[in-house]
Amino acid sequence: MKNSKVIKMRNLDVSEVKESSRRDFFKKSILYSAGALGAGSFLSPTIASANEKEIMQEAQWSTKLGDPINKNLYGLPSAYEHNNIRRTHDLLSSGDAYASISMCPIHESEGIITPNGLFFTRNHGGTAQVDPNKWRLMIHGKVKKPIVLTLDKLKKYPSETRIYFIECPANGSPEWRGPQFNSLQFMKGMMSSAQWTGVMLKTILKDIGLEKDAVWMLAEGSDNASNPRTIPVEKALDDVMVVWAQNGEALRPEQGYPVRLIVPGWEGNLNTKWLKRLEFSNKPWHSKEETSKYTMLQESGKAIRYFWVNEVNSVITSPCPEKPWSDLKKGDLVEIEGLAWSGRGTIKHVDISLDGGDNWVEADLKGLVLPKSWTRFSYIIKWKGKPLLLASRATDDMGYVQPTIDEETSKVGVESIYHRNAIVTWGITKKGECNNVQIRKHKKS
Ligand SMILES: Nc1nc2c(c(=O)[nH]1)N[C@H]1C(S)=C(S)[C@@H](COP(=O)(O)O)O[C@H]1N2
Ligand SMILES: [Mo]
Repeated sequence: MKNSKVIKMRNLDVSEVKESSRRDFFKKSILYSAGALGAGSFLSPTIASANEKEIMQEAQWSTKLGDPINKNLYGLPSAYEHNNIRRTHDLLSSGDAYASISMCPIHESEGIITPNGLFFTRNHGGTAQVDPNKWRLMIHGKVKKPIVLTLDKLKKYPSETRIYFIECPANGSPEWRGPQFNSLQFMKGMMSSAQWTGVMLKTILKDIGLEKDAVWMLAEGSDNASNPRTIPVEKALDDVMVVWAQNGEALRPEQGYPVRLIVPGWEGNLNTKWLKRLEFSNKPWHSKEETSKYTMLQESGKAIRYFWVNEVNSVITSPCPEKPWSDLKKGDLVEIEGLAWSGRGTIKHVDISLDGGDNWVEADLKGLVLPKSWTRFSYIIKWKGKPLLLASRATDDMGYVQPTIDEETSKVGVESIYHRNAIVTWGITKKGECNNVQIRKHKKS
């Protein structure tokens, strides 16, 4: 993309980072000296000691039959999991429950997939309830053979299944001027991740033929808000998907049932739900939508015209304000866990700091490491009963590194509400409580 040079400037120079991580290696041996983990347990001895009598007693649920097999023909989570829900907040809605947002409980999230009932939801005109038999998708404009597809026809194309996150570019928006929410869910929950099944848009376009001079695609939904968005043809022909399934079942109404667009790694708003129409054009749409969206105002007063990608980002999910460390004794081992993601590619590595960014050590990436997907990282420390300033810093395979808050605001100021990817710092007290703090100055190591 033409602007890649300008965009790249928002982040650290890669050579600088490689240098510092080499130096970190030696610091690492001082701070977390080799074998420092040594003996130690993830469970304090008092907690781990067995109470045979209690465990051998008959539990209340073992004294009678359980529920009949046909009680929940569509399963529900355990009633004890009632706190694991999406949450909404007046500060984050556009004024009502129809143009609004519900945040994903990412503090409860395990692995790299969000269960369908917990996927964050951003609507501009309510959740449309679409009859799949009446649903149609029109593909027209600069194509050789304009078509109208039914759901059955769409599903005749060979399907693809891929894991991608969706992130609203306003994720973290209230944090620009200072910490706002002492909550991971409200801070970073405008994103979720799923395994999507559908057809690659390029497969359909190959079938119906795209005119040579087609350069833009307009995607429109059939909901009350319609969410018209324009996308360059290069992206449409790259990895954009037209999907009908999410984590092995039909899309949920909130996620655009029966069909939505997936635009991997790019701003959430481009992922048009309840998809109705794709129109190709040889020139940009000079509508309000096209000119007012996707711009990034910089401190200089100049805006970057097109800024679609969700840049490399990460956050520690355990501990977090909702999940502080409890029952820790000095010498206990404890796992720091989190999520990293980049709309440009694959997470290459994640560094962890225990001291607000003075020193960094490399975390482990665990499980699947996929492009434009959530990636889990983990780092184990020995609890010393001393306050910490915990931070994570991700790097992707395109060489982009998360900026510090100062680096980010020096480029784009604090008036922005979009594309925040600055390093997040949790303040851990000596009791293990976790608070959202913002470290303004990360010293260079
Ligand atoms: N038709 C339609 N598509 C839409 C929207 C909408 O209001 N209507 N909201 C957009 C926005 S702003 C975002 S961030 C994503 C959110 O997707 P989700 O609700 O599945 O999380 O959907 C996008 N697609
Ligand atoms: Mo959004």
